[in-house]
Amino acid sequence: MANQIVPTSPIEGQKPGTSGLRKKTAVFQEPGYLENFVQSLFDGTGGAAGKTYVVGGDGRFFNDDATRTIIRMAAANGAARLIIGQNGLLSTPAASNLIRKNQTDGGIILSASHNPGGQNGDFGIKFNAANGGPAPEKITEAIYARTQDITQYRIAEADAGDISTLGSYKVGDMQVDVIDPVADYEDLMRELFDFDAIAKMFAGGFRVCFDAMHAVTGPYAKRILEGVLGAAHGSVINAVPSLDFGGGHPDPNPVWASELVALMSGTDAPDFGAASDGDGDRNMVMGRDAFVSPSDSLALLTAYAHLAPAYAGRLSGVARSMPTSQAVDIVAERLGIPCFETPTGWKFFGNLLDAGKATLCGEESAGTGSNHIREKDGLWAVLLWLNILARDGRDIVQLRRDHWRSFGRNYYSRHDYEEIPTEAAGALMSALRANLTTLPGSTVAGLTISEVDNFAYTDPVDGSLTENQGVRIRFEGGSRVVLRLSGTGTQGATLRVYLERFEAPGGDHGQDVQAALAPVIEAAETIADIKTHTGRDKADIIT
Ligand code: VG1
Ligand code: CO
Repeated sequence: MANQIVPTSPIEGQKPGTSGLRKKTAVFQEPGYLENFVQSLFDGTGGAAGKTYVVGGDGRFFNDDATRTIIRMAAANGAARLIIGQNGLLSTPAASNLIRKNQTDGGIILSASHNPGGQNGDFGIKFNAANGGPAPEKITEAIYARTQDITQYRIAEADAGDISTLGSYKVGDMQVDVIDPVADYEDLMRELFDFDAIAKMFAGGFRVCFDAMHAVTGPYAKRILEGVLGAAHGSVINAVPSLDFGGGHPDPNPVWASELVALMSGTDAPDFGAASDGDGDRNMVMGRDAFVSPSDSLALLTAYAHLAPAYAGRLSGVARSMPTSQAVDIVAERLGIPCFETPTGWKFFGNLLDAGKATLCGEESAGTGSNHIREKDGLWAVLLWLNILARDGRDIVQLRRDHWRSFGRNYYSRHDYEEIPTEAAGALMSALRANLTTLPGSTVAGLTISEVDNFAYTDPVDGSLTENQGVRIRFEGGSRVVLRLSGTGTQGATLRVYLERFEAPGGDHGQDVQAALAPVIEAAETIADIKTHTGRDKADIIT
């Protein structure tokens, strides 16, 4: 097989963010852009020679072309074997499972997750390490460093072969195994959950609606919910992955999953609703006319996980990202298990999971997962919920009400200010950081500030320090505001403002979330001087 060695030069800005490298699709299509990054990925991780990788993506525009390029580059770099989802499709959790199950050297996942897809949308590429989890920062830093001094890339002249047919073939000396993207994942789910109980619940008339948002979870949810568990035909909607996610924004929250929200508040609403994001690692769950906040979902799953066979014993611990509400902390305390607080992004949970320190992990952005893989997992969360509901008997709204009665309620919301000028966002954060020591003691919107800090995390397993992960403002009485800049956007900066207020057991618990948070919202806007810095009166997206 002839290999081409193509001279190239560094391309600016190939720095992975919260979850991989994300850019406009057109940028990824520029000559050498993908090639430079993939070669840097190989070089920055000790070379591809003799290695095995899992490759797949969420099916968005350019997924197919990128998969073919990666096949030819892996072959030219001496990789031994690639395991590829049929048609280049794999959900992120399914890829994580395959990496672990086959003991591969890692996986290359083609996705910009919740970012819109298509020719005018975004594309992305993530590298997951041999444990199945997103590469930790020391690896992404090494890859980024390589992008800055790359001089050539290697690519096979041979064709990438047929990835639409199950089976194996060779590109030069490298073996390519094209596999069913769902089968191994389905096997794993069967091991974890009480499928009989869920099937019985469906057979008894329990109705579910799963919105795959035209993204990668469609085939997974169809096969498992409708095929294996017997949910009514049509329970999975928007189930066929499309190149641009049907023109939508595959982010499972009440704003973007409005079709599901409308269905769940209609007169004939199903008992349970769920949605998943572009690459299938995040989830939203709903009862009739009731959105369950991801932070509450994590707390409830922690409280009831023992109803699923895989988690019947004691949980070793839980972990949440720093901006996620503290609802799960209260559950962990009552269960007598540790609760870890990490920076945003799943890569920070990997060490805790590997070391057996945490069993469940979650983020306010609708990512929940467990030690079954090293990624967040949308359909897993939905199945755990269904398992709990099948075994407990109460409906999800009742279960949540009882939970609040017992543990109290953490009112929670996230306000996003999108596409603001990068300098303005930077100035807002710098001004906040400059006031860390002067703010405590002052009263804003009737709330007295008790503590302010710039969150830094020391990994309890490897001791690595990650600084500058968002400003935390605590108020007397337990309310909290967190401000940080997004690391997944591709245009300008996105300011995320996370708002939380605790209402103790015995309280009303039935207030409207934004109304309950009104003083906290006012305090956040005033303290960070959001209007002056951004010119915006209100957030673009409120979830
Ligand atoms: C966002 C979420 C974060 C999540 C990340 C990747 O990051 O806030 O919780 O882990 O997306 O999720 P940021 O930096 O934009 O806040 V996924 O499913 O889009 O890969
Ligand atoms: Co995702």
